[in-house]
Amino acid sequence: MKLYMVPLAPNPVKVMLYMAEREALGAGLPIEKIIVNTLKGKHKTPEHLARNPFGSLPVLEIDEGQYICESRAIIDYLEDAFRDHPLFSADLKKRARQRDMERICDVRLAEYLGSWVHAYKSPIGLPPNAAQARDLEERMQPALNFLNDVLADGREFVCGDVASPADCTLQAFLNFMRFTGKNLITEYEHITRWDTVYRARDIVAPVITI
Ligand SMILES: N[C@@H](CCC(=O)N[C@@H](CS)C(=O)NCC(=O)O)C(=O)O
Repeated sequence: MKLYMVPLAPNPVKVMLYMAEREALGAGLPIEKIIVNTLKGKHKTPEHLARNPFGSLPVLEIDEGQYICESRAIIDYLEDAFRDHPLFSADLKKRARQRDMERICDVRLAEYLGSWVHAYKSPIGLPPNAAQARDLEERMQPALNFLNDVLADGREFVCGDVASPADCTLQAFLNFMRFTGKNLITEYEHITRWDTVYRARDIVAPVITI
């Protein structure tokens, strides 16, 4: 199995954090990581477009010529394909909560935050767009308020006392934000505490780059 990825890009980092969390629990994930250099446009070459017609990363090759192109679908596949030490809970209600929180982090925060990075200070050199950046900052407020309230009880992870894919999604995008040099979470003390504690873990440092 091969994971086509690029360091720093948040969707690949999300999957790599997920893999690091699984491996820390004791799961064996025999997956070769292959960097596709997006700065050199390698994700738009015929070779990569044959893997993923949208030319994005990450991509998981699960069999020769068979690919999964969506980060969350990759995580779900890895949960199903390697059953030992899963990251989602075996408990139905806890698992539902973990899935819900991961979607909230992704759809209500990460989508806006990813676009914000490109509008504010794009790592691939897109022109800054201050009006768009401000609009996206507004759109992120409900999710940031919500997550700050959830984390206010001092929990170590988004869904309680164990890591789940929600942590991977949230950290991948906050890590991407740091590339810009602007910190959008300074006023959110509980997200900031979660972020500091999560990033300090030994298994996280090798994955995140900033
Ligand atoms: N919905 C996709 C989004 C993938 C995505 O947009 N990846 C970015 C990197 S984080 C990318 O490859 N961007 C380059 C492009 O789409 O041209 C997922 O969750 O995997």
